[in-house]
Amino acid sequence: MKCWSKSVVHTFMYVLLGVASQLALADELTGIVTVEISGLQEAAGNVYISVYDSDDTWLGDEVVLTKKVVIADALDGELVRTELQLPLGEYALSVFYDRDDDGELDTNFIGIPKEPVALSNNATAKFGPPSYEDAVFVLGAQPIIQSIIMRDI
Ligand SMILES: [Ca+2]
Repeated sequence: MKCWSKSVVHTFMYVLLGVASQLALADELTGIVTVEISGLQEAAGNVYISVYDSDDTWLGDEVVLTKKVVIADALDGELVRTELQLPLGEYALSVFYDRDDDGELDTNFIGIPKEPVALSNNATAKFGPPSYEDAVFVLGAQPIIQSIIMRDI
């Protein structure tokens, strides 16, 4: 039986190590999503952007991150604009306007939001809450923009 020479085995190992280090590098790459929110130019206070990365955690407490955005500081003309830097991947966002400034999305007794809420891709509710699938987007190395329309309720 023919055996691989030591040098072939070594070369193979170096190739594997090279691939592994490139994968590790890819893990650290981040992308930027600019979130542009319209419909808040008259508003005072804060919006909160929550980032989710799976259907299982969608709209739950387990977020990738939550960012508080002070509307007055982030106003750019008629838009509230902010940037999120995230590892490359798939995400969905929920945005709410904290009208009573208590840091939480107020809901009624059956869980329907009482403060304005919007989602990435401007996904809307059909039957029940909007699905992760409708709100998900891919963040690659190229910066992207999510334009989100807040409607008063
Ligand atoms: Ca609130």
